[in-house]
Amino acid sequence: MEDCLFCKIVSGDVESDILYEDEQVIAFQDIKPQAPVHLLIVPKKHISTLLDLKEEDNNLVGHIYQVANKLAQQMEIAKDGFRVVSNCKEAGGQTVFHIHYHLLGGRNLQWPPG
Ligand code: D5M
Repeated sequence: MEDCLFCKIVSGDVESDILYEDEQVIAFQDIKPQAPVHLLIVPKKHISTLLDLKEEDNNLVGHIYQVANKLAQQMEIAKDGFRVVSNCKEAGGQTVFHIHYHLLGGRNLQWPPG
């Protein structure tokens, strides 16, 4: 997608601090961290919102959670606990319309979120 920020990060046209990459996903530091550890796990395939996920994406979504688990270990937040969250559309807090999963940890996260 031409005008998609995260597609540009995937292609390398926009710089980011990448911590993990494979054929299906990349993970990089969130530019506006909300916790000591705040990464974004992003599929390379452009999918605008969670509502656009198809059955064929089931493996991709499962893979994203496996990557989240690996990164949580790597970032040393697995022992205490962490959060994986994905916002959907404006009222859900989505600002970048290419699905992504926030991996947050390193402090006691509050619930419910604001
Ligand atoms: O989350 C979108 C997230 O994307 C938000 O936490 C800021 C982050 N962001 C925006 N631009 C960048 C760049 N260039 N690099 C890294 N992170 C970025 P949402 O759930 O859509 O509100």
